[in-house]
Amino acid sequence: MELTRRSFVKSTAVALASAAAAGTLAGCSSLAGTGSAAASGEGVKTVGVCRFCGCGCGVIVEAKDGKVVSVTGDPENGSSRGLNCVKGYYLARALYGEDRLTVPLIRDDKATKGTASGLREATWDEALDLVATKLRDTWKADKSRLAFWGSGQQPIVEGYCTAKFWKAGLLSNNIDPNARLCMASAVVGFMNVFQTDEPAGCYADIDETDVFVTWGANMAEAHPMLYSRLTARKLADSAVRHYDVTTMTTRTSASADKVLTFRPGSDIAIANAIANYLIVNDKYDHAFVADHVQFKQGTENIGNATDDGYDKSEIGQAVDNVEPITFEAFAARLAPYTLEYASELSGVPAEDIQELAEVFADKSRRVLSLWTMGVNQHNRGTWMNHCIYNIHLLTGRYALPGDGAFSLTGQPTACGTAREVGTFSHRLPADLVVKNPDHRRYTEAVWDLPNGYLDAIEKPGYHTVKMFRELSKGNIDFLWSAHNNWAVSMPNLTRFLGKGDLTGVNDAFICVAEVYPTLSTQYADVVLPAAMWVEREGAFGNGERRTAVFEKAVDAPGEAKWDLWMLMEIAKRVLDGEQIGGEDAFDHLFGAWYDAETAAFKGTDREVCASIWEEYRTFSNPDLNPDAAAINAEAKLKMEAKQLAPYEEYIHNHGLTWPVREVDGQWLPTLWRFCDGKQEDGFDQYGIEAYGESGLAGGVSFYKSADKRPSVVFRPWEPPAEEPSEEYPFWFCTGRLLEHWHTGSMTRRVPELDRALPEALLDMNPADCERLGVTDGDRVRVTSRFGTCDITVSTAGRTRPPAGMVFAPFFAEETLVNLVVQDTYCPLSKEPDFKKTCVSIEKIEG
Ligand SMILES: Nc1nc2c(c(=O)[nH]1)N[C@H]1C(S)=C(S)[C@@H](COP(=O)(O)OP(=O)(O)OC[C@H]3O[C@@H](n4cnc5c(=O)[nH]c(N)nc54)[C@H](O)[C@@H]3O)O[C@H]1N2
Ligand SMILES: Nc1nc2c(c(=O)[nH]1)N[C@H]1C(S)=C(S)[C@@H](COP(=O)(O)OP(=O)(O)OC[C@H]3O[C@@H](n4cnc5c(=O)[nH]c(N)nc54)[C@H](O)[C@@H]3O)O[C@H]1N2
Ligand code: SF4
Ligand SMILES: [Mo]
Repeated sequence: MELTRRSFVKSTAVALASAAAAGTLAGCSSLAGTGSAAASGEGVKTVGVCRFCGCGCGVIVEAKDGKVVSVTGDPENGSSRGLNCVKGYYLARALYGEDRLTVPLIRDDKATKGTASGLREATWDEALDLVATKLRDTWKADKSRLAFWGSGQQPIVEGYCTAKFWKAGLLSNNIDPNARLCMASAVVGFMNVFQTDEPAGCYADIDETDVFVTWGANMAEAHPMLYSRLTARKLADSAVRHYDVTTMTTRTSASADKVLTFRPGSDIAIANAIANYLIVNDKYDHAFVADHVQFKQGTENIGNATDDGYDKSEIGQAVDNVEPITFEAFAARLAPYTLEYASELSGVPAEDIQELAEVFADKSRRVLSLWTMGVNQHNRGTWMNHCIYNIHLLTGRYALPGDGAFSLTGQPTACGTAREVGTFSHRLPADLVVKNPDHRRYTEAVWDLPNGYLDAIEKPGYHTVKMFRELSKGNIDFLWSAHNNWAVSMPNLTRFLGKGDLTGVNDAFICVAEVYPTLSTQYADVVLPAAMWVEREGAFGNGERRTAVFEKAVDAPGEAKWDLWMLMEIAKRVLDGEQIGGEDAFDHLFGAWYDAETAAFKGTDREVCASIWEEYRTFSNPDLNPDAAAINAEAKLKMEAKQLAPYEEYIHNHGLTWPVREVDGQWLPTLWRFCDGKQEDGFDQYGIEAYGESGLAGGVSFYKSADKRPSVVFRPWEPPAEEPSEEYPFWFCTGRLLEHWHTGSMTRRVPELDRALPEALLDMNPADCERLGVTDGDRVRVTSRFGTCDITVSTAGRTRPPAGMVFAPFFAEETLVNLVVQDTYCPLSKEPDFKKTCVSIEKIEG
């Protein structure tokens, strides 16, 4: 049996690799090129996908003389159909900042941490030996003191191998991605409501709907391609409506027919009032509720995870004991949420809430809810996700074209890597979780590990906030980060960087893989220069479940290397002399595609990616796995719903949305999960079973087994973690603006983007400015009970906060807003609330 599994994985990998070598894969795509051709100066076009936001726009990359010379929209990409935003247009320039890291760097003197100097050039061998020695020493001494911080920007196979190394190689769950700061509340929401982490709809919903409701999503700045589709839909049909439910006026409000500006954190009261209105006025969908929904309620007063000690619970457990209730009991729990009560809490006029409730009641029109960080980065983020689903499930608006609830994804592969591959401290690939013994058995089968081997990682490791809190206390000895810039993006930086005491950061050995110098590299003991974007091949999974490949177009500059190569080289050193199942541990895990002796991959980037993909794919295609029988029916059903196609299909098709199922030799993507209809038209296969071959989109079938229904969960409004006081009278909201990507490390090196938005400003309401005696251009000090930063005031910025609220973006390292932002998080998802810190503002004289 052991042999069967092993040889199975190896033989598929080899078959794919040889197909690639024979040119079959490259031949699939009219545009497919190879990096070596580009490097030799012939000029080639490759197919790619933008490395910035979760829209996942397709791009065509043109390289000449070893350099990317142009990037244009890819009309054949089904997510974007040729559209790009300004960050997409300037993708090529993001590769060519003057200070690209091209040589490994080592810090000999800890006293230089936190400064731009103190790093010296080193050879790869010296840097890798040092990192591996520190990791191995920590691992042997105390596994709880090592950590990996990953990212929703880490391409799929890289994330897969990192998870495999950390979980199977090191038997450690101390690995978590920046997606914890981003999608965690959405994920726990999906799991609680649908028992599976998967967006039901797709971007075509935007082209189909009659009414948009944005619930704390600034799509104009943060999902520009989708916002273009939203405005196009509005322009195409004057009856289409947009309600912007937001805490401040943003560019997204420009297309809104009505803006509902609510007091921060009161969104749950508004959503509950809508649900209550629908029930009290008998305007919910009786048939849908009877056929598809179950009702629940959860633990209340779950506190705020501000301090340590609280978060000893495992993910989602202990603090959230949900129990079934009747519809009547659910209605009774909702009853206090009258329009008036919600209006009182939120400041939104009762008639506006009623108008929005009527929108959901009107079954002649389709309604699409969209949300992002306003909902997820919330001290009750998981609950607010529930409250939106509650409205949609009560009105039978879920998973139908144009009629659904769409949790938008921020990063290019937060879905594809962090979620699908499972680089979280509590997860395994393909929706599996470490605490479930069946899931561990299944993973052991795919990874060819002895039975029970993964029982050592039964307990989730440190989630992101916990990881950095432990770092601040000197409890982390080794930290490796890649594809993120934690010294700018983490909340409450003051906790570990800003108190003039770097004890924890100095105690730890920190390895940062980066493409540019950042604040994080200033705290690193070793900096590993990485190949960026199309300097190697990779794949991303975007917000509509679309997996898409970006081909290698050029070589990396200097000695910069593929992150995957760094991982192999470090893993090989750390696992030296270790064994798994009687075989050399490194070879056992990675030998199929990496030759430890020659320090080289066994094939081109394409072949390696295809081969790793093929192993990963066995997780979700149980029929490919001889050991499928080892898992229980529930897990199997879950996997089938996540099926993936062979690697070359993604290149050939410019991306495919999962589940991708083989029907008569064709690999068919799914646009609408759970929606009955023909698979060839993009609807879920279950529809075919329920309605026969002629079935058209009409109803939904959530699960094959009838007892598994989505949950409508009663969640009460509870106040934000802190509220304005005399000492800290303003709400401080943070977020993004169009031109810059997160911490600005890439986009600020693009002159055009930098000129368009050169400075992070504090957007303020003119009335507040007048009261404080400040005007545009004045410098102010923003202080919370966590920390402080200085920033320039503007009343003409992109956002228009109401009186009592201020907003700033976090792209500027010289204006480190995260020194101020709280690291309080949603107790269920452990996602911090970046939107509602309370601050004081005072003018800096001079
Ligand atoms: N240009 C650009 N685009 C990006 C990114 C980038 O860095 N730059 N990053 C990407 C990533 S990773 C992400 S996660 C997304 C984020 O995308 P968004 O979430 O759309 O953007 P933010 O600026 O983080 O959040 C601003 C929104 O938060 C809402 N908000 C504030 N407080 C509350 C509240 O209490 N409740 C509710 N319901 N809403 C509230 C505001 O109404 C506002 O609409 O953007 C992605 N796109
Ligand atoms: N105040 C505030 N803070 C926030 C948020 C907020 O709304 N407000 N939002 C949070 C959210 S939602 C998110 S997603 C996070 C994002 O936070 P981070 O992910 O930490 O920020 P990025 O700037 O995206 O960092 C990615 C880094 O990867 C580097 N890089 C690019 N390509 C490669 C590569 O191929 N290999 C390697 N090794 N490195 C590469 C880039 O240079 C960049 O510095 O920020 C969070 N922080
Ligand atoms: S940043 Fe987002 S919207 Fe802009 S091109 Fe890239 S994927 Fe598309
Ligand atoms: Mo994000």
